Amino acid sequence: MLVFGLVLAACSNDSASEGDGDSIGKAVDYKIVGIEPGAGIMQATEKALEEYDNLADWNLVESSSSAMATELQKAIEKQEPIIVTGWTPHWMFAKFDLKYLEDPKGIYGESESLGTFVRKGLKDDQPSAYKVLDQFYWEPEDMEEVMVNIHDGTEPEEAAASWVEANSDKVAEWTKGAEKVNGEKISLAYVAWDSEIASTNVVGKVLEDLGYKVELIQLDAGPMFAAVAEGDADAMVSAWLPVTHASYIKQYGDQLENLGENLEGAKTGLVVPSYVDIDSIEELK
Ligand code: PBE
Repeated sequence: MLVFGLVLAACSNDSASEGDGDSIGKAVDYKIVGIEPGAGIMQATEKALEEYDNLADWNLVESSSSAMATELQKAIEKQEPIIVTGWTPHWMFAKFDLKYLEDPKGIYGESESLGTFVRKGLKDDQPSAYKVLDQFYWEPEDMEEVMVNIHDGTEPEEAAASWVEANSDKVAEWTKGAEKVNGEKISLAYVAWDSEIASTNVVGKVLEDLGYKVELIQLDAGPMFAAVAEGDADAMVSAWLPVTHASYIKQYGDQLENLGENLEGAKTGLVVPSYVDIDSIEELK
């Protein structure tokens, strides 16, 4: 009887440790795979590691959006645990079975919206482009469609052009009342986040079809806001609010003209493959 009891105890102890933070921490070497250091999701994750109890052992590893996605794909191929900084819309939710870790402290906020900001004076200088940027609005599924196409190997400009061609009704709403121009220059600043590669290429294509000579300027997050604030770029469609880019808006908001939301229902957070046995950030401790 005594031996039987011990075996039972050992068994239940074993299975209990499988799902707890100790084993997930060990299994991923206490690493969260991050993206570019300037991303709002990196600031939010540092904050999460401070504000949730007992996460001092964890490290957020700087990387890039594409390297993060590669790490995720490799882990999934081997069915190994991994934790990444993730967001929606993103092609990875279409390609892999993933889940967000619950965030009971609300560090990543609830739903995010994406916003369009332009330099002051654009309305007078380039009224047609201003009108299109002001009227640009689409749904998460639209953005995801372009992202999936790019992920599957289509060049961003081509993926944007096919979406524009297939969605002439939506595009007509954006260009309503905008007159054609004759080779005027317009520049759009963006960061090489998969979502923003998609949106910026689509808006760029629409402006090009209107007659603009469009330049897409790839920058880090801070320099993107600074470029539009200082008039070095004309516009950006890549502001994530109210949480993700709050610090940049605090710094540059006064120098920018806010043209409002261009997409609603976005989200950021810590993301794991569905087979990972935890559901909440609290379980990382
Ligand atoms: N993202 C994608 C960005 C905004 C767009 C969520 C990675 C960020 O965290 O700043």
